[in-house]
Amino acid sequence: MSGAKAEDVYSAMEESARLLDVACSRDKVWPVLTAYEDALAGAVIVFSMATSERHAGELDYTITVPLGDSDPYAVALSNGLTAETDHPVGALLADIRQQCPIRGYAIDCGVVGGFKKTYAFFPLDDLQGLSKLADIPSMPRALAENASCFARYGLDDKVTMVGIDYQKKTMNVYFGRFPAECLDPKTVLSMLGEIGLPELDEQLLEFVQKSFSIYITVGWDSPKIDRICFAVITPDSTALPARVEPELGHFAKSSPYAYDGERILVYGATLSPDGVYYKLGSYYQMAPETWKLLQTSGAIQDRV
Ligand code: GPP
Ligand code: MG
Repeated sequence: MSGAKAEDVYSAMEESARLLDVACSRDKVWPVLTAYEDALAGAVIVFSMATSERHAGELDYTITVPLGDSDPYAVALSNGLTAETDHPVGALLADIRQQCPIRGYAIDCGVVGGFKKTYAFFPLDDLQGLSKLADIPSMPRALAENASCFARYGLDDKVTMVGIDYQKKTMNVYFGRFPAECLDPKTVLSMLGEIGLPELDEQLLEFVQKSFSIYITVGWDSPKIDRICFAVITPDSTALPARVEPELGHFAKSSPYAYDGERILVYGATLSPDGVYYKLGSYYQMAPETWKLLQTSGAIQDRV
């Protein structure tokens, strides 16, 4: 089912925030819902949380935005949701648009933190290559520094999407539709060793085997990979290993959603130099036409 209006999305968001004890205020959220109001009815909408102290007290929401006259960063600027900046992060989306085919966009905001990110997603039959992205002028150098490493692990030409974080001044590169060999425990461990991120224990290594997406985060201040996340899409509210599940379980079982069948969940295990933390995104709305553009996993193909 699709077709939510701002009022429906806001009510669902309030309900979702309540599960996390996060205060949701109309003052914070309404300007965003108004700015992207035309996108809501046909959007895929996701509510997300993350574990760890740094991420407590926030509910993030992602709304897809179709191609249009202005990109979603321009919309954020013109609506005063984010301030103009001279930092290269502010030029990145426009630069990517010039060099790469884009099928659609999304925005990411926090109920508390406001406008945070834009996403651009690429055609599923024309996934983009790391070396091409690395050549874009405003791209963090870290991408060029690490491109050959990811190519060796079978992830070149497998970029499905990028995410640009205007608050943290970082960007995410999402790999998908990769061969199953990319998830071999040996391959994963060797890749983590090479990029200098902590190893996984056996339980997590098993979880990671089911990933439909792997994404890295880089910034402009370091040539290193800041963090890497392995994401699993499933309707199973107990998909994460039992010892971490309780923190996420309530959200997984109770977050609101507006479509038939089981709730669609995306779990993420993120490895950073400070250790591992977990994320959970729960799909609130699944507009079928938009979902088709995003679908990088066969796991829930029956939904469209
Ligand atoms: C997760 O990034 C990605 C999404 C919520 C995008 C889903 C995309 C759609 C277009 C529906 P993240 O929030 O895990 O990354 P970060 O570490 O930057 O928070
Ligand atoms: Mg996030």
